[in-house]
Amino acid sequence: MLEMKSWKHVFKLDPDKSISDEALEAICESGSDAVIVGGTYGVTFDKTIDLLARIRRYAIPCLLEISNQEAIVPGFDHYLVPIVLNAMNPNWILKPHHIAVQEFGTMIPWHEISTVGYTVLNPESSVAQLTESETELNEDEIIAYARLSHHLLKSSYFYLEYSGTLGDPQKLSGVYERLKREGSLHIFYGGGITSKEQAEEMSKIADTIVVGNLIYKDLDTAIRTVPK
Ligand code: 1GP
Repeated sequence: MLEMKSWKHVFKLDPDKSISDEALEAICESGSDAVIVGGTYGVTFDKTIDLLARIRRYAIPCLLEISNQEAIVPGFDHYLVPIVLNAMNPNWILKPHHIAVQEFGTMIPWHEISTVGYTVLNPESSVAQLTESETELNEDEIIAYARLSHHLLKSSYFYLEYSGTLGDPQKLSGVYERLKREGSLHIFYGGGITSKEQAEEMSKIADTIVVGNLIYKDLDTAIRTVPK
């Protein structure tokens, strides 16, 4: 049983990006709580299963953030199903989910799946552009998406997605404090973490921080984002 709610730090590996065996070992042995496999473009079944097989040499929990139905690979410890709450293109809210459920029907192991409500907040990111997300949201608007996700969709996980850029810690600390006062919603933060200091700062506004791009740009610094 995965204790996702106790996780402080996870790495996100993109199947569409190449990583050496040495770098992958450093990530998997870093002391991070888990590895999430996911990306926006170019994620295929073959690339995903190849990366899973390589990560499986290590004991670290490995989750798949499902990006498209072609790339759903069995054998992960758990599956995260994103719902982009602020997508203005309705095809990116529940349409792909509907198609996948139609395709796989009764074969889906529902107990291995968690829905994650995403709020995409960097207008320059691939995911914002793909989903046509409305990214200019104030504190109240973000909180309303979190409440909607938690209470209407019954999701236990909420993801502040700044992919590629660092969010404003001041604004997000207001969001975090207000949401945590209300209860047990678990908050992920991901985007633009490029140093240990930034990792520490963003750890104050989320339960779990996610480090992605830095792995491919500066592996040593990425490893240093893992809390001791
Ligand atoms: C991306 O939130 C993750 O989905 C991590 O963002 O790649 O900018 O670290 P970065």
